[in-house]
Amino acid sequence: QLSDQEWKHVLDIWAKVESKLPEHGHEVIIRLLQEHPETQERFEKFKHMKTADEMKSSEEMKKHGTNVFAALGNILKQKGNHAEVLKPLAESHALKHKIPVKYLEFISEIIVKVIAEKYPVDFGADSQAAMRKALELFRNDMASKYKEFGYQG
Ligand code: HE6
Repeated sequence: QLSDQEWKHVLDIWAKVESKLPEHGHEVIIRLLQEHPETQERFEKFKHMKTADEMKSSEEMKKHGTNVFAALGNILKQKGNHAEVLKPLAESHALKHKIPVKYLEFISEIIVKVIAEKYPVDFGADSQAAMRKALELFRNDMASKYKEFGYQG
C-alpha cells in the first residue's frame, strides 16, 4: 500500500496528465505497440497497422488511448480501494483479451517514461517512485483477480 504522501504525488501528476489525456493515452498505446510488437497482435482493430505514422493519425487508436487512460485514472483515484473498478477490467483482460501480467508491466514502464518526458519538472524522483508503486499495486491486484478468473496471466 501507499502512504498519503505517495498517493498525493500520484494524483497531483495525474491531474496534469488529464489536461491532455487523449494525447498522452494515444502516445502510450503507440509506444507499447512499437516497443513490444507482440502486444499489437492482441488488437483485432490495430494489428493490421504497419507504421508509427499510421498509428499517429488513427483516431480510433486515440480513442482507445483515451479509454485506457480514463480507466487508469479512475483506478488511481480510488487510492488502492479499487476492487470494484478493477474487477470488470481484470475479467475482460483475462478472459477476453488474454493480456499477460508481463504486458501490464510493459505499459507501466511506458506510462512512467512518457509522463517523465512530458512533465520533467513536476514528475521528480519521489513522484516517479510513487507512480511506480501505484502501478505495481494495480498489477498485483490484476494478477490476483486473473487467478480468480482462472487465468494464470
Ligand atoms: Fe486494455 N483496455 N488496458 N490492454 N485492451 C482498457 C484498459 C487490450 C490496459 C492494458 C481495453 C491491452 C489490450 C486498460 C483492450 C481494451 C492493456 C479498456 C478501458 C479497454 C476497453 O474498454 O476497450 C490497462 C493498463 C488499462 C487501464 C494490453 C496489451 C495492455 C497492456 C483491448 C486487446 C485489448 C480490446 O478492446 O481489444
